[in-house]
Amino acid sequence: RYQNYGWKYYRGSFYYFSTSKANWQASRNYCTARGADLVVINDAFENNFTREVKRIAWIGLYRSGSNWRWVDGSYLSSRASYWAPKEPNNSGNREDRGEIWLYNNIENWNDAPWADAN
Ligand code: 2F8
Ligand code: CA
Repeated sequence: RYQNYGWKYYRGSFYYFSTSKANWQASRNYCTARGADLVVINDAFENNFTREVKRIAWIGLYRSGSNWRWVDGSYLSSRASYWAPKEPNNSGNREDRGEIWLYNNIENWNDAPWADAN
């Protein structure tokens, strides 16, 4: 159904590209049940690699109040970020999770509601 799915190896880590749609928390549970977690994106190379999913997909970013954090506990403010232009915009005042959005070459993240099935 999708062009890219399954486990892929890249620069020392394995990444799972899923074909199913689920909300952010269910997606994270799917990962942790397999000893993994939603992806934490460290740099532009890794960010570009995630684009191979070629569709909207959850990443391990969540908003806690006004702070964006990765699932490893780190604060995005101290890390590289690749939001699409004008994102995160908290559209409808209900967007609190990060997704790969494929807006353009590198700046490709959007904030979206956690309950969306991505
Ligand atoms: O135009 C940007 C805007 O597009 C959508 O809202 C209209 C997205 N909504 C969802 O993904 C649910 C917004 O997050 C995005 O900012
Ligand atoms: Ca948004």
